[in-house]
Amino acid sequence: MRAYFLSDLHLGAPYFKDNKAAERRVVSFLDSIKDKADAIFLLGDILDYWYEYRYVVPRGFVRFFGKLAELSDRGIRIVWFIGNHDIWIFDYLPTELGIEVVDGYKVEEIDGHKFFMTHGDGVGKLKFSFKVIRGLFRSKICQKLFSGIHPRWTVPFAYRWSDHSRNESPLPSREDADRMMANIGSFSRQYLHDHPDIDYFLYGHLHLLERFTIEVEDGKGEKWVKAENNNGENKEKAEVIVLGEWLSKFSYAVWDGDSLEIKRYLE
Ligand SMILES: [Mn+2]
Repeated sequence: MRAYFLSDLHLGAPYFKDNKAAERRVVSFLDSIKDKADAIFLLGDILDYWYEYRYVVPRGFVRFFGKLAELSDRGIRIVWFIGNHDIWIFDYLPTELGIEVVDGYKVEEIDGHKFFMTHGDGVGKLKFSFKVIRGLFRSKICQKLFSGIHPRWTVPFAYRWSDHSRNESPLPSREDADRMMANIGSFSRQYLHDHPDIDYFLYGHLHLLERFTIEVEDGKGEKWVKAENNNGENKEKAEVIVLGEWLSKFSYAVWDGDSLEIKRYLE
């Protein structure tokens, strides 16, 4: 099977000079894979801001949604992981686009290989301030209250928030990047220790494009070669892939039935 993985498109973000162009690029990418893809995994922060009300949804993204609908109607499986920007997908997008929404992580077996996937903002040690905000954003009560405020107030507020929280630079500082990479690495090693059958860990969120190998360890630095893969061989390693973003890298991973490759979509 052929599967595509991408994250952090941040469509609609205030720091795009030309939002229509950003949307067009994604649409043209999706169009270019429509005859090849069996599945597309969107690993979060696909939209920079989205809030579904019960009877009303925000404007925009028409071409993007249309293309997703077309691919989904063709029988391509589309899985959308909730990020820290597109938290508030409820039942409209899944129903309308036929997509599967995942909040948290998912382990998926593809051609006999195990893929662990998540956006990545909830992984490992989190800064206290980030944890508080994450809790508020995800609280059902806060969502109910927020839904009661007219979108005339909430949408401009959300855009200002996004602008401020990104500090006009969509890329993390060196220090933040190092901290987040260390987080992802130690979380993956720990998870691999408890679930040695995982072959690939895929993350978004960091806006970095990284790929590295981790070994199964017992937490004390000892190698731990207990797991067997489908061929009955001992398996000692897994790969971690951080998917980059679509602000300047336009990066994605593709599984071709046999191996995983990182590519960039440059028109
Ligand atoms: Mn994110």
